[in-house]
Amino acid sequence: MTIPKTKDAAQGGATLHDQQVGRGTGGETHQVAGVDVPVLTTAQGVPVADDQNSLRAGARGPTLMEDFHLREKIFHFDHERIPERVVHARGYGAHGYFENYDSLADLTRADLFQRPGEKTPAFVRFSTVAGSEGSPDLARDVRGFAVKLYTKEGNWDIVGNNIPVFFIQDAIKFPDLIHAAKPEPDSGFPQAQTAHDNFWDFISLTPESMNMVMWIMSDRTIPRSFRFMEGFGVHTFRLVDAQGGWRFVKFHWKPKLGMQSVVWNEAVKINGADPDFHRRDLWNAIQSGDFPEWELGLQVFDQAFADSFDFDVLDATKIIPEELLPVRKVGRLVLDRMVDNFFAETEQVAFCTQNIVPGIDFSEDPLLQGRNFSYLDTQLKRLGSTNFTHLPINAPKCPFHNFQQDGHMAMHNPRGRANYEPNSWGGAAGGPRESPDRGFTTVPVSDDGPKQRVRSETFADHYSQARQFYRSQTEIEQGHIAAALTFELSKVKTVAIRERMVSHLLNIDGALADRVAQGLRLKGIPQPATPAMAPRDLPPSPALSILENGPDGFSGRKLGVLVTDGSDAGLLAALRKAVEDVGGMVELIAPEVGGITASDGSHVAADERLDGGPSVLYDAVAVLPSEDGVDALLEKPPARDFVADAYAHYKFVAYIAPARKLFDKAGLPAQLDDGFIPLDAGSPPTRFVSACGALRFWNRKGA
Ligand code: HDE
Repeated sequence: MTIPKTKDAAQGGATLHDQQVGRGTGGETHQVAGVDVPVLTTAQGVPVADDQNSLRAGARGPTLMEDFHLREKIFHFDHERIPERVVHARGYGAHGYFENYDSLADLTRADLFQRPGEKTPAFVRFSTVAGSEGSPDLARDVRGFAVKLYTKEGNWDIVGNNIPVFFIQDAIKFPDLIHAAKPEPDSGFPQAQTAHDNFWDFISLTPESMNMVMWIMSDRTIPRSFRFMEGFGVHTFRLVDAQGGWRFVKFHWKPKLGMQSVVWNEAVKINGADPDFHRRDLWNAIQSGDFPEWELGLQVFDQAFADSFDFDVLDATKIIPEELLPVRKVGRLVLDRMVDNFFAETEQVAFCTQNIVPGIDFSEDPLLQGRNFSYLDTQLKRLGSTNFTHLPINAPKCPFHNFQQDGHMAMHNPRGRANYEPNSWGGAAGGPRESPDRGFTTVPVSDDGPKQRVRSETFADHYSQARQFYRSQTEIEQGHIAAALTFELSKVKTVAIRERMVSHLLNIDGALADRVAQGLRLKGIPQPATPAMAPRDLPPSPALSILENGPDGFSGRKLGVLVTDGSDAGLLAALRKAVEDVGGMVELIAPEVGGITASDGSHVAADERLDGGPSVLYDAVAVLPSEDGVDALLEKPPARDFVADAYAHYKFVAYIAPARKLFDKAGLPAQLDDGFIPLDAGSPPTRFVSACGALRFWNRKGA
């Protein structure tokens, strides 16, 4: 192979990313196996002749220090890792845009909200909180929902979660909370789980966390997909208009596809079957053009409302129920493009709560105030330089000018003499100047008082909203909360901690406390914890239930179809069409991944082999073996699990007559319930697909 003369591989029509890493489409190419490919070079652009063998003294001799290619390659490899995020280490990001519905000029001067229909580029990173970067997606955990909006007046980050409240009221407790949640420091486990003594010890000693405890024990922490969960800014912020007038605001992201979660037994199995379940789901949806969407909702209120509300709007352990203050939908967020490179974008994106734009302002929420210190600091640790803002994923997409300079890896290096101001160099040579009109101004709220370490009395009610959350759930969801608490506390070895938790539950709901105490076989019911403020009964808020806010169809969901040789080709096609017509997806699972020969002799490719496509990966299943094919399934444990799990997880199951043999073998009841829908002349696939819109057949007895 002759190596032609090379020039910078980044020349030519390469993307920004290509330019960064030199994997460009430009530069010199040569023919390999009849195809033009770029010439491999060192980081210095020197063409490489041999990338298979290091430089040696003799064929079997020692490697030479002189081998600059080997040393550069291994040196770079050795430094590939950067510290993972101390929380939210495991995440997945995508690009998209925010589209504003109407002008909100009467509420805020924020540029992105001025013009109807205006699109603002966005990058979103979803994450779990406690687990390491390699932990499974379906850990029971809060999900991060961090949105970076590249507005024309700077980057605005709404660094939110999928739960609108938090564990603690004051940032000073955050390190304790996270230490308690992470693996215990002596044993180094459990990974990505709160089901251990340290976590529940801390929680049971922190009554302010009780509202959050209800949320994390609900199915909100085991979402079916990032696409089916809500997001929240959590804190109260301010909207500021052009005259300097302001109102409080809470931010909500509402998924267009409605909410949906998995059940716990399913979550445990999904983690084994596909630890990347959530990221794969987002990747597949976006790559197939099924772009997920959320609407941005605002709860806007003034000081008078804040003063009349029973809780302190600066307390991040509280919500404002939607029934009390409706959520106004003001725009939509669409994710339509995956990253080119996971590290460059998803890993290196640096969200900071203090990234704010004119027209938005902070509130005095002590948790938010603490976060504003934390995020800048953590980016320096993680990304290694104050110049992390120069990375393409973090840089504003609007013009930016200032006198910051130098530092590690500086990439935006201003020209000219002026690197300070005031200066007398005049005009453009003097560089940028501040703008009192356009610049960010802080709302001049006044708050003074003695310097003291104190928690306001208005933060003292720890149980009323926890009770409200629990009582706003459907019976099914209440059962899940009780089961989750029983599960988690069963993993706690110290009986006193279990009892302490039940003593808090008694202040939330007596029946819930009883259920958990019985589930734990506690010897007697403990005394209720002494509340700082007596809990009150608040009206239930249906907006808090997932099941009350599910989708109205199967759109965006996935059907898994178990097939064998001889499966009915016509039926398969009709079923696929019925699902795709409502915006759903279909995957075929066959005994072998090579696929099957269908009834009409056609070859049908499979998406998954039986043991790689368990039913937990699907929202509903169809079991369509042929008479001849079903017998081979009976002896296969994954086939029996496929139907037994679908049954246990309340799934809708479409079937044809031969499938009954498999149901019997898997121990399903002889009398099938209405969640099992036969596919025959009297019951076309469309009937099954419309039933699937309910997502689960919760009436199943004994599942
Ligand atoms: Fe964070 N949080 N947090 N947090 N947080 C981080 O910043 C912190 C809190 C949230 O996808 C860190 O870049 C403190 C609430 C998300 O990159 C760190 C406190 C909410 C993400 C940090 C909180 C969040 C983070 C770690 C208490 C919901 C992931 C890596 C005062 C509103 C962003 C990083 C991404 C990440 C600190 C509490 C959401 C260390 C001190 C409340 C979604 O700076």
